[in-house]
Amino acid sequence: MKHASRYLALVLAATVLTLSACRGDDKPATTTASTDSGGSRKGDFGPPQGKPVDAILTSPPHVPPATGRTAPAKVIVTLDVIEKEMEISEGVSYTFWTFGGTVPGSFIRVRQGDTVEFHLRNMPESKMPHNIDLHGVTGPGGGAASSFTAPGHSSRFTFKALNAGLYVYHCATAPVGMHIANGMYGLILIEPPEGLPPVDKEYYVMQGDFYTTGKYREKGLQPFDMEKAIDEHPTYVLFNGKEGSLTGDSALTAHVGDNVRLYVGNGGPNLVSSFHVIGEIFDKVWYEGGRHYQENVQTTLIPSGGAAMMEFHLEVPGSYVLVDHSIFRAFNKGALAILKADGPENKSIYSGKEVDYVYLGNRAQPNMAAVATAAKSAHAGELTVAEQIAAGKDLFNGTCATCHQPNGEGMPGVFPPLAKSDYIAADTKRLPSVMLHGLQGPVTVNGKDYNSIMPPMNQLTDDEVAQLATYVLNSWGNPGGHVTKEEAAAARKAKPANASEGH
Ligand code: HEC
Ligand SMILES: [Cu+2]
Repeated sequence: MKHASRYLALVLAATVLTLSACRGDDKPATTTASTDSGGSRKGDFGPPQGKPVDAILTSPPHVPPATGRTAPAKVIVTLDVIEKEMEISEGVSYTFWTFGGTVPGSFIRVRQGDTVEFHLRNMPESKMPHNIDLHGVTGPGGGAASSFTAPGHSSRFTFKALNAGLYVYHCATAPVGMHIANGMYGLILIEPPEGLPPVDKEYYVMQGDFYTTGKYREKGLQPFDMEKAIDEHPTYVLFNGKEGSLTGDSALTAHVGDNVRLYVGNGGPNLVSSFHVIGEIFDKVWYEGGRHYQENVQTTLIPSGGAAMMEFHLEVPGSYVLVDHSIFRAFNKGALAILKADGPENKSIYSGKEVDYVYLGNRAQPNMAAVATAAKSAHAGELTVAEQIAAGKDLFNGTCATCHQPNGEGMPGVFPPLAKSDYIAADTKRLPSVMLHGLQGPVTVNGKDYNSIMPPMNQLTDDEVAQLATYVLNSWGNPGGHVTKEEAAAARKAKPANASEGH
């Protein structure tokens, strides 16, 4: 008893000590810098020394090497504005406006105290004027007014990087929201004078929300939808401008034992990101891209127009999934990326790897090529049943298999079988309606009774419904046939077919 109370007293004393140490400064116990950095007032290290340096710019997910400088330099940055059509999801294209030809734009890395001579060139093929506002600039507009650039022109302005940190840059030409929604943002890292501690891997990831007139994954060239953007109702929420930009063969890579540093920005234009890596804990997060870090963080908030740096050490191999933990965005709008770590297992830390199946379904690979092929054929008026079946098969695993199982057998007493289903055989044309409106109430399939709820899946496009239904009709001993996009559209408009009449 006496022993316990002495222990308690010790803990209390330690707490008081920690608390008093904290007073007067925001987070000194967990920072790299024991003293205040002095902000912009102490960020001027005098005139640039030596010859001017051309900045190395990198495309995402790559990060330029450390500057390695110990004195301020004059750094020349040349960034091209390129408007171009690119894939936003498999079989879906979008006219992006970019800094450097990628979304996000090229990564810029300089050192605090550097004088940056910025050249913005707007390609002659561009249709719009553009400019740049760098959050790392001290001065009204962050460079916007001095960088307004018409197509086929270039502009130049100079600033001194006074504050160290990770900063967003973006276009600020009216309508600003539209320029950002089209992909006009990126990151500039202003290293502290002492540089950042070396790590094994550095990656550049940036979230953005996108607004298309068509539904999520509706194929073809999709125009920007201003109304959805104003309503803050995105069709896609993406890392690095494309669904699957960092999955499958394009996944980020690392090895067990590596220290990984991520530079993560959020271009918005609207959403705040709850950035999380499934299966990891951030050992350190330089929250808000500033000078202080917090330790042992599960999810860090990255505001629109903000950034954060985070580090973690890899103990076990497998797939780590980067998501916006506002989780519908990850699984239904595309905000999902993968970091694949190879190396030896460590069963004392984790018993095994199963995340691919549990979390990803068919999303571990951007393997929806059959869906894109079917969409192309449909567009050309040449869609075959075989193409519909192939596309439906790809879609099935991510949509229906969790309940009805990959082999269509269902689960006894819980999910009815789709294999040899007499419910389907009785009326092959009601499949689209079941998918779009769901099903509830008593239903008998192959002599067994079910009384449960299948949720409506009206997030599916008409094409997807047609391919899925055709796949189911032609699989596992079902009667065959096919469903068209038009039939899917009609089913969407029609009333649901309830499992039990009069329900
Ligand atoms: C969340 C689980 C779940 C998912 C996902 C799901 N279903 Fe179902 N499904 C059910 C349940 C439960 C029933 C039975 C509903 C009842 O009792 O009224 C059902 C019934 C059906 C039926 C009628 C009965 C039968 O077995 O023939 C069909 C057809 C069907 N689902 C097709 C699909 C298709 C196609 C997909 C994918 C687009 C899908 N389901 C996705 C749970 C699901
Ligand atoms: Cu612009």
